[in-house]
Amino acid sequence: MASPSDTGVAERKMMAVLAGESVFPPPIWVMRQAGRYLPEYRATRAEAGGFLDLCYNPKLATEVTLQPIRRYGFDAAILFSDILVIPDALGRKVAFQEGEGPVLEPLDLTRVGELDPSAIHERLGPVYEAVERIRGALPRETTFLGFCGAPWTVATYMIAGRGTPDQGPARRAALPHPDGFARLIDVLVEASIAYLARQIDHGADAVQIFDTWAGILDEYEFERWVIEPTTRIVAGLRAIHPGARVIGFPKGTQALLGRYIVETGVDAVGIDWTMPHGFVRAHIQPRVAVQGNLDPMRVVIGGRALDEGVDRVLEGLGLGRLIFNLGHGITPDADPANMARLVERVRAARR
Ligand code: 1CP
Repeated sequence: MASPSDTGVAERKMMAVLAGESVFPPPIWVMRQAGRYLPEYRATRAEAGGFLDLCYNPKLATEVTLQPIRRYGFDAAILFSDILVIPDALGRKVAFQEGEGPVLEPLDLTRVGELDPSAIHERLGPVYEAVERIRGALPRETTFLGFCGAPWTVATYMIAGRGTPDQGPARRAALPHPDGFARLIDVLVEASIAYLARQIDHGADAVQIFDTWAGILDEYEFERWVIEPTTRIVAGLRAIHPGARVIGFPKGTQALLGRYIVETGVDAVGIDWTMPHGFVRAHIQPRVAVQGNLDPMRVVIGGRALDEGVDRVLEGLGLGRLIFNLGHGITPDADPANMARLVERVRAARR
């Protein structure tokens, strides 16, 4: 078997942080780093046709994954795909309309029995092929992240059929029908474990679980629909791949983050820009690595607003285990030159 130094794993800064080390300057990557703010992304996207055609085209998905690595030399690449390929692979109709975001056929809880999590791999074959191509093309020192959506967040889109400001449709389904909702969550847990395990089989170094809508739930619903399913995914994945490194991103959870990190067993947690650095230093960094948490608006504005934001994250969190990132995805109105300035400033930092 290849040793870590043969495979380059020993040189992957972000893997060192996931294993418990503090590294300074910290490794850096950016959520949605392959996206519409980049002209080369828009060109490849136009060539692919629809958004899902891009996700299921191994050659073009590889190309867009690599674009931000070539431009900025980030420490990690993230597979180009979307959290909604899982509903698609479960046989739900998923479409991405230009400028409107995703549109799905809304799911009635009485139909959950028709979803078969063991049948997803055929549809997802091109994604696994992309994973293999990407690992082969990346520099040795670059960490490669796979990902999936967390069951709660994916369920919100499956039930509503679209993005909503408050996930009202899913909350309206879950509160009166917890057993039916739990069956949907079970399907998504099983599909997510199988999907993430295959991504690791094909070359992903670590995985991230995106729970964009975790922060909308009260403590009790959070326990049932966020902590419990995420714990099962982490344990299920490690039963297949012992030691698999997992980053959780339960956006907007504030004080409940303490329970999330202790109970789920993740190695790192993504934090949005509303999280106070003092709280994170005291309660989160002693237990797991943190990833974040620059306000994406600072990358849109640039200049002093950007520099100040970067310095504050480095001062506030840089002494502990940190993976520098934004607190959520980069937005399409960001100037690519500001991204270059951000990377340069992080890399030039000294303690
Ligand atoms: O026109 C386009 O190119 C579509 C924009 C776009 C992109 C670039 C969508 C539609 N998805 C993606 C890629 C994507 N999505 C990645 C790629 C890797 C990266 O570079 O980071 C990832 C990790 C995601 C994950 C994703 N999709 C999430 C979780 C993270 C987050 O940003 O909150 C969610 C909620 C989605 C659903 C989705 N897909 C696309 C949109 C616009 C949305 C949000 C819809 C809404 O809530 O209204």
